[in-house]
Order: sequence, then structure tokens, then C-alpha cells
Amino acid sequence: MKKIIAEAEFTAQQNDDIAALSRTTGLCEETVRILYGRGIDTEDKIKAFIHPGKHAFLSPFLMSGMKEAVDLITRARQEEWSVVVYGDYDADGVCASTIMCRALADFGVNACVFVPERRNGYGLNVQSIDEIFEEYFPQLFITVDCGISNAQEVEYIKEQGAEVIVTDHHELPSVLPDCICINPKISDDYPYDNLCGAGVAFKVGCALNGKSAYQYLDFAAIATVADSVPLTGENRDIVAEGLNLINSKPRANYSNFLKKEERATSQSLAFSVAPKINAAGRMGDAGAALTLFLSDDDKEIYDYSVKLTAYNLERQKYCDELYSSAKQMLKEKGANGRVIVLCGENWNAGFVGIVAARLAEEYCRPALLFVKNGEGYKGSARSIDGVNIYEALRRSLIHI
Ligand SMILES: [Mn+2]
Repeated sequence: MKKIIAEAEFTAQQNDDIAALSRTTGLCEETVRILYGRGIDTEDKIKAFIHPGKHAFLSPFLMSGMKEAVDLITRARQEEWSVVVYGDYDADGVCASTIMCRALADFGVNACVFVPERRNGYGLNVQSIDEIFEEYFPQLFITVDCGISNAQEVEYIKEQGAEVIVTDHHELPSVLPDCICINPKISDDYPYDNLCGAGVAFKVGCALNGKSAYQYLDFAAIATVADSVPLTGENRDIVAEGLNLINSKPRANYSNFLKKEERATSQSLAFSVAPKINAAGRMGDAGAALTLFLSDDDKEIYDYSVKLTAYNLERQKYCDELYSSAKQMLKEKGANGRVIVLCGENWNAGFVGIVAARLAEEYCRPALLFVKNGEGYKGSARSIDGVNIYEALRRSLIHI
């Protein structure tokens, strides 16, 4: 289904503005009209949109907590603390872990990196924390792409005697963890809220190492595209610079996924690189994606690229099977009113989200897919424009 975006209608005054902007920017009126309709309605905004790049990067120190984080990491370096980075199993989490680990190493701190597997759930959890303490005795715990909703788990880490820095980009809960928190959504002087987890890790890298952190813009660009955050503002600058890097000095860690001799674009990152990284997590081996991105060994990089490509093929096969099974079930029992609600005994919880999205788009209505999980059910919901599925479920508007 193609999304149809209605053409904006403008007042006489706005049409005058558009004509004037077309003259000052040298762009044709049709282009300015499209930009204007999307809120890019001044000469400066148009210039920034058309010419994204590192000149527009914001100071990382505008983000609250950044200075305190740099001070604490400096202390960890001086006192040779054991440091652990804790990430997430999706492409954003793996890229964020990669950037944080490499930037810390450049700063002189050798950290151990841990990404949970999907079965452990998203974010910090007590079991993983226990395992990490048993193995590494961390004195400093740094989260990337998660942690902002884990006030309790952060307390648990502090009780074991480690300091904590949370870096995240997710929505803020009512109670923030009681530690240094870096998140662009915290109301502070940082003007751009839409960074992904790896974007935040990149900003920490810049705060630690200045421009030398720009060498990780490729990973930040992959994550920004993979996490589907809007390609506006600083995200646009990150992706533009990341693509320059990927097209001039591609790293072996992801270049096996790109088509040879073709200029990489945000589409190639979205369709050729990100699915392979995400597939590792979905197949229960996010650690493989992390190994691939952290490795500097050609043989290992080759082997893991092959492994991730195979995971992705397997993932596609599972999704196709689940999709056919869901379609068959839908044919037999029909939709639940205006909503698709299905449950499969043998479906894999890692793939129902992808299939729910496909059904929601195909039938243009919300889709909820469940799998049996012990006594209860576990599911994923995908909605369409104009239906807030979270609200609908919360107010019991959907009967399952
Ligand atoms: Mn993320």
C-alpha cells in the first residue's frame, strides 16, 4: 500500500512566502512548496535540510549529564576501574554498544560489552546484572540504548557498589534512575530530541574524544536509519556524514552486506545492512552482530558476515511461514471486527511483530498477533495512522 499524502493548501500569504523563498534559495517553487508543507519554512531551515553535514553538529555538552559523565569516565581511567557497557539486541543497540566501546578505548578505557539476548527481554534485568557482576566485577556500568526506564535495576547495580551512567533515547518514565542520565528527551538545552541510541552514544564519544569520534559516524548512520527515527535535524547530519564515510572508506565490518560499486544510500543501510544485524537478535544470537562490529580481524569479520546473512535468510523463511499461517487463520475465522487478532500456538514471539506490521499495512487496520507463553499469551501489535493502539487497549476498546 502506498501512503497518499494530501497536497497542502496554502494561503495567499504563504504562497507569497514560498515564491520569495524560491527566489532566495534558488530552488524551484515545487520543491519549496513540499518543504514548506513539512515545516521547513525559512531560508535557514531549507539550507540546513539541503546541505546536511558535520558543520551543523550540536555541542554534546548541551545535553544534561554529559559533563558529569565525562568527569566520571575520566576518573575511571585514572583509577583503572573495570567498566561494562550494557546495550540492546537490535541494530541500534548493537551500533550504540560498538560506538561506546570503541570511543572508550580511544579515550583509554577498555570496557567489556554486554548485549542481552531477546529472550532476556529489553533493558536491564537482575539476572543479567548478576551474571555481569560475577564475571567482570564492574565499578562503572554504562548503558546504551536502554536504562532510562530501569530506576529499580539501577538501584540494584548501585547496591553492588558500581557507579552507573545511563545513556538512552527512549521516552522518559515518571521516575528517572538516580544516577547520571543522558537522554536528549530530558528537558535541557539540547535542541534536538530525536537521536537514536547510537546517536546518543556518538555524542558521548564526541564529548570524550572530540572530532576523532567522527570515525564512528558510519555506525551511527546505520543505527539512525535502522531505528526509523526521523531524518531531520541532527539525524540528517549524522546520516549524510556517515554515508560519506561508508562511500569513501567502508569498513569491512558491514561492507560485505553492501552491493559492490554502488553508492550506498539510506535505503541500502535500511534494506541491506540493518536487517542482517537485526536478524542476529531475532535468531537469539545478538552477540554475533556485536562480535562482527567490534572485530578487527578479517577472517572473523568474513565468518560473521556469512553467519548473519544466513540468519537473515532463516529469519525471512520463518516470517514467510508465519505470515502464510496467519493469513490462513484469518481466512478461516475472519477479523475481530475492525481489528485483526490472531493467536498461533507454535509461532515464534521474535517474528510476530514483523508479520503484524505486514498484515496491518495489507489490510489497513490494526493487527495484534499472540503466541502462547506459559499460562498467558505474549503478543505484538501494529497499528495504522490515526489509531492509537496503546490507548485502545488501555481503555479496553478492543475485545480479545
Ligand atoms: Mn533504540
